[in-house]
Amino acid sequence: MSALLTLCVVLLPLATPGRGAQRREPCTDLRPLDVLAEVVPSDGAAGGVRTVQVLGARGLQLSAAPPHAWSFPASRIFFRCDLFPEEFSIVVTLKVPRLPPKKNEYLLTVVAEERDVLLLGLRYSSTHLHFLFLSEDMAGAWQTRVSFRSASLMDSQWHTLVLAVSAGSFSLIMDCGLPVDIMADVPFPATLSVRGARVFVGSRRRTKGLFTGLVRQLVLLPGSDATLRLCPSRNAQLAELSIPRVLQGKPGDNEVLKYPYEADMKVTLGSRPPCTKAQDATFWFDTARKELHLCASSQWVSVLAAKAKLDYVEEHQRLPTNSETLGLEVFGIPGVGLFVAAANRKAKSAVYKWTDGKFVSYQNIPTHQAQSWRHFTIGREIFLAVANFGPNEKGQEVSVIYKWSHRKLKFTPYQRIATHSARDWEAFEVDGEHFLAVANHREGDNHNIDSVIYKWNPSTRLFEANQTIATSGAYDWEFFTVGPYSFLVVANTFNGTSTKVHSHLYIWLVGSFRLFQSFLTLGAADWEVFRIGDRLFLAVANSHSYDVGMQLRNDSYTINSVIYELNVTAQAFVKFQDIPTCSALDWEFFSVGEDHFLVVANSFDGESFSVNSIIYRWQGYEGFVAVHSLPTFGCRDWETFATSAGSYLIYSSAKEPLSRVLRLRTT
Ligand SMILES: [Ca+2]
Ligand SMILES: [Ca+2]
Ligand SMILES: [Ca+2]
Repeated sequence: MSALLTLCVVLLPLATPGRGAQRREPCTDLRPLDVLAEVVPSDGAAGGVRTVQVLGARGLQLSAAPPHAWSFPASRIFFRCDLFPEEFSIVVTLKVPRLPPKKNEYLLTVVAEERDVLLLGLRYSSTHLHFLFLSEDMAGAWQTRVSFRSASLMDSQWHTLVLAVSAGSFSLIMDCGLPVDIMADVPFPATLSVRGARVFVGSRRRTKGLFTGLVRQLVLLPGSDATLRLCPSRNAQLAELSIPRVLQGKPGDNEVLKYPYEADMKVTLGSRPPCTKAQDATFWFDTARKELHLCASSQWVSVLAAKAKLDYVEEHQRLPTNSETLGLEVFGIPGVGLFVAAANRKAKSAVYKWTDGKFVSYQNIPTHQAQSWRHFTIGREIFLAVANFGPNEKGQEVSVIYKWSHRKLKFTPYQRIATHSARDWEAFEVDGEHFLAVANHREGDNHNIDSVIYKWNPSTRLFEANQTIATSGAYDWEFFTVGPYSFLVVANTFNGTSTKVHSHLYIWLVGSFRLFQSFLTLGAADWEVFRIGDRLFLAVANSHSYDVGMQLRNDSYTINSVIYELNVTAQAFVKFQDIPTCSALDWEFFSVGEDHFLVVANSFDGESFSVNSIIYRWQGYEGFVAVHSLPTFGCRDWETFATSAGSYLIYSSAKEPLSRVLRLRTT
């Protein structure tokens, strides 16, 4: 005890900072601070970011927006204290226009907002690059300007500049070349306060002096000289320390899925001009033939061909199936691989395994008008349940749960459950217990029957009926949680006289599901739940509008499907968006990078099964906006999956024995 006390007494003085050291804690992180990324909204699309690709690299054009759009409080990067680092470097990659004499444009400024005083700035003119900073002492404050000759900046090429500052030494390096060093009488201040200041990119807070070129990189590296990290570089004009996400990616890649993109529209007229790396992404209009060409990878390609390349998705695999496929379920088995189970209309369904980048038939399983498969796990055990719509050879209506045999590497029958024209299984867990819910569609002609929720009994190791819920032509169950609450929503299709019926959402309360909210739906075939940020949405696929005695017409199928959003205050889902669909049977939500998409399975327009299915992109305030049409035939189900090689969509057809795997083209 006393030894410990002594130790504490000895350690105590050591823990107090030595007065003589005077070493300041840095106010920022000592890593490259991507100033440009700070001003680019993470959702580039919504922020109206203007991205321009020129000479094979992308840059931002800032002059389209007012100066304040490209600024942020200095406290965002100087979060520990208010002092600008004494030693630092600034890295800029830019392409500047030729400026008239005497005109100046600002690349970066730090402005004390209240006093409207420039604390630090970087600007350039037709001949010089100027670094400005505020010096203060007892006598007052004055601005110091350090100027580098920079005529070669104006040659319409990309350049990467590193300005390294350390006390009285200012050094400028262009494209990893020889440094130009200036020793100034006035050193950079050791204590430049940025309290209440704002960082402006491409301006000095006003429209005057707005940067009109393209900027690709703007990084502050506190504490050190960035040339040590950047140079030498294979591509010195575009040497990278940190680039905002919106500007990343290989030029030429399709990135329609990512951000709005424009090529610098430079069109050469006349006979064939050269097409080398320098002309990349420029156009040539062949005046004789009236054809537009794009220079890509040192080759002129006709713009029609270039357009085809700009597809969101490309066909990756045509997957012939045993018969028409009603449902698809993609799942992985740890250590074994990736699989898709196809619910086929005729006597057998198939499980395919992803092998060498394609789905290959793996196992056939006898089914009876199978509608869908559901994969789930209980502990280490892996199951696959099929919803059989038709009766078996003995006339019994039975759906089957299969279990993966780790020994045989196949699915084997595990439990049979009596169902009534089963459409769908949903598997979920509440409070550590496992459940399966079946959507019983009809019994004979009666659509108003019970659907059943089964609970896993760990001692018998079987599912047992736990709760019945009255449904009307049930088609789909979807489970989700919100915080501690568990929800189950059913898609009711038809009550015997009309498809205009309520589909119900249930909440789990003390041991069973109770009605929470009802939605008026039109032949609802699918519910899809998804999250964007902290918002929760439910989308219903409305298949058709029909009342007994009414003639089915074309406009019975071209109806709205609806997206609802959870309003936490109202504790209810409220309508968010109507989307016109053609006998929609499925919604599938997926994300690519930071973008979110919904794809709908449009199956029938009243006349034909050849209907386009549509991909919608989340555009925030505007909701979901159609961005791509995919020709489909009797489209029934969409699923998404990803492998190390990329992201894919797969869809099945209820009208032909062919499913298709599509690859998402991303940067
Ligand atoms: Ca479902
Ligand atoms: Ca769905
Ligand atoms: Ca689906």
